[in-house]
Amino acid sequence: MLNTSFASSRRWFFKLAGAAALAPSFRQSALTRTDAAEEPKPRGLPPLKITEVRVIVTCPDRNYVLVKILTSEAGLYGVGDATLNGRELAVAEDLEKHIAPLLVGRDPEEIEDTWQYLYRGPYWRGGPIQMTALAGVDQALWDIKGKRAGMPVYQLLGGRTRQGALAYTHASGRDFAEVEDAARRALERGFKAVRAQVAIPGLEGTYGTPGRKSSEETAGRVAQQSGLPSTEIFEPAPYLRTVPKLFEHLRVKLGEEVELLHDVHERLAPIEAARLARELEPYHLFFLEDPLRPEDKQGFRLIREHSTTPIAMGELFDSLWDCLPLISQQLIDFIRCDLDHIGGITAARKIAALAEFYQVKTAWHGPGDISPPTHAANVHVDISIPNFGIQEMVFFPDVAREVLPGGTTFKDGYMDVDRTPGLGTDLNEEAAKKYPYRRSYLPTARRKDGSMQDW
Ligand code: GCO
Ligand code: MG
Repeated sequence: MLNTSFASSRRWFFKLAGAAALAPSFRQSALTRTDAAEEPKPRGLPPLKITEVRVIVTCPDRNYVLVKILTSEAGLYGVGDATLNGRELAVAEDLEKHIAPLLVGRDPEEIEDTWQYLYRGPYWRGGPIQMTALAGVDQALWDIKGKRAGMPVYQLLGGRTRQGALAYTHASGRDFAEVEDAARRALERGFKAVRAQVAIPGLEGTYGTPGRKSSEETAGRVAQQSGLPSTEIFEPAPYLRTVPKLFEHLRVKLGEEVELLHDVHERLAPIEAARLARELEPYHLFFLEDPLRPEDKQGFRLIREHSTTPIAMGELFDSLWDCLPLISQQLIDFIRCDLDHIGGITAARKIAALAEFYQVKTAWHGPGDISPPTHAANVHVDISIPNFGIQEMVFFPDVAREVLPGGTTFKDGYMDVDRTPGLGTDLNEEAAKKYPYRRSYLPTARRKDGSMQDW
């Protein structure tokens, strides 16, 4: 029903455009587009339609929102990740109530046109909720296209450019010795790159460091268990005093070879970030991650003017246009958007191509609060572009793998995907039902005087 009206209105538009007294070249392309829509598929593939869009919210350890797009070909479907940590239900509602009715009846092969339609169609475009929903749809459509072609998605993106994607993991601790131990364990596991975070003396809870109860608890999980956001305390002065000493310790104990990274988590003012980047120079970081708030593109210039520490930015970006000034003015060295929040593979390949021109490499966001289809999407892009930098990764618990089997592999410090057609991940809907959504929030942060601070 929806399809018929969408297709016929589109045909109507092209006929109208063709009839108008327009320049010959435009009239030509408008007419060609109508004809193309009616042409049979190449190699005898029958036309394909989206028949159903299912939105599944599940909590196998963490809350995940999944989009399953079914097609008119028996057994052919795609699965995408549309998880937005702390606002999961808003995305699920957007998908179910607003987006699914627009998709049913469309041709799932038209990925770019669907992307443009969902991005520009609503007039009130963008924002993390809509872009996450769009990313879920986009991933599912690439999954379908790969399955239909009998190829892994990286083949559709141009084929392999490398044997695997250099990965980094997290090492954290309550003091330098604990961080060092965690880093050593990572190295024993094969990692060549480690992101190090340490608790800051005098501050209660610090992003990326163990909770107070046990060294196994992460801040995110503490928040998830309580059902309401926790509040951490942050002060830049002790943080800025501690972090360079941590990296001095790690270089002395671990040597020069291991790649070290650190996540500022958008908590500093530009002049503070500039100081940190400069003081970290002797320890040769692979990069300093997300030093400033996503709004503050201008501030990156200040960091650049004071330091040669490589800078990465982007996990909070939800628009391709966020990336543009930082890349085109060479204010960063790594663009690290989240393929689940920036609009999926279709967005990522454009960002990567733009970055290639400016010698900026990719480092897509890869935390545990986005689900295996996004991690798989990351790696399909990583191994098919020329300017890949590094890939953040986590090991999913068994319960998450039961719901979302397949996905990425890890060996000797590198991630990969196998030759399974599509993204190579799947969704076990029966298993998902066993783990219902649990309300959860990310932690918040305040300064010691009680004023609000970026977490
Ligand atoms: C990272 C990120 C995460 C975020 C998390 C929020 O570098 O992996 O900073 O740890 O905090 O994705 O939902
Ligand atoms: Mg980060």
